[in-house]
Amino acid sequence: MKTLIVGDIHGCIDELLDLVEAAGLRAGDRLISLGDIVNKGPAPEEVFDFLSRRPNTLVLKGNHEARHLDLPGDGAGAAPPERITRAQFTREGYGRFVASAREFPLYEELPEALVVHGYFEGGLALERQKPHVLMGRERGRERLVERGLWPWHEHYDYPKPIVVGHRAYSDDGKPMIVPGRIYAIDTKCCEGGALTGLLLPGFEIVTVPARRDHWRVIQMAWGSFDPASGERFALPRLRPDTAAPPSPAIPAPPAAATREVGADLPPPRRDAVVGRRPWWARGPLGWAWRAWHDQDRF
Ligand SMILES: [Mn+2]
Repeated sequence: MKTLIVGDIHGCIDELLDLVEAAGLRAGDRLISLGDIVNKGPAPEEVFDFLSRRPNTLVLKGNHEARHLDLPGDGAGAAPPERITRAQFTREGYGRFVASAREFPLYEELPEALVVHGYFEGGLALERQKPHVLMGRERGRERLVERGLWPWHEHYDYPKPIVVGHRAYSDDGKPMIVPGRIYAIDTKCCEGGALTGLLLPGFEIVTVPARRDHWRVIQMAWGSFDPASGERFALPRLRPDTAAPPSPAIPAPPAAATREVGADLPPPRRDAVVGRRPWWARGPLGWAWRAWHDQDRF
């Protein structure tokens, strides 16, 4: 029997199914999600349904689950990721998700490795770890910084390798691996990176590319959605992007004419080159967005 540990899914159902296929996972094999199955991605209910119906499947509690559990029943005061997630779910589906997320465990200990969503506090027994440290909440990070234990993985001392998600530790889009010790496999799928899994017992990395920068597309589309409409907030599925046929080759213009032809072209569309920050996050309101974005966001 194999075990596939999968990083932060954040509603990316297509990539989750791609990864399960790429890993060659069979029904009898085990699937463990590191948590953060919702927020910032296109299809949280589909991800939740898949994980809750699949046998031999476990979901750990991440900080994004905790953010939903912190909200009052009517969702008052929710930040954009939670508001959008609530609008993506059916009412019944959201109720099932919240009830279920309350029971998600904070860690799983396998024969080969310890598995948690966020961080581990060195010098402290497993049973005495703080939930907000294990879930990777901002308070947990502050605690580790105050105790001189940041970055936490340099102080990790549990006598087994640890598998975590929650944030990308490496700039190259790849997981951060210290062989035999640290397997940090969040590679920012919902922001256009990749969904990464770790197959046990062999500690093999399996990875599939994100279909797009989902979170950026969702934030831009959200501006034209009326949350009071009673409809679910859903974007058209555009699959399969990654398998799109190559666009036909454009013949090069004759060399001598290039400059004149170019001079007649309209200037490049500005919206084709905007960065990842949505239009509504720029300008004065952008500061409010950033204030939210800078805390507890991974
Ligand atoms: Mn997280």
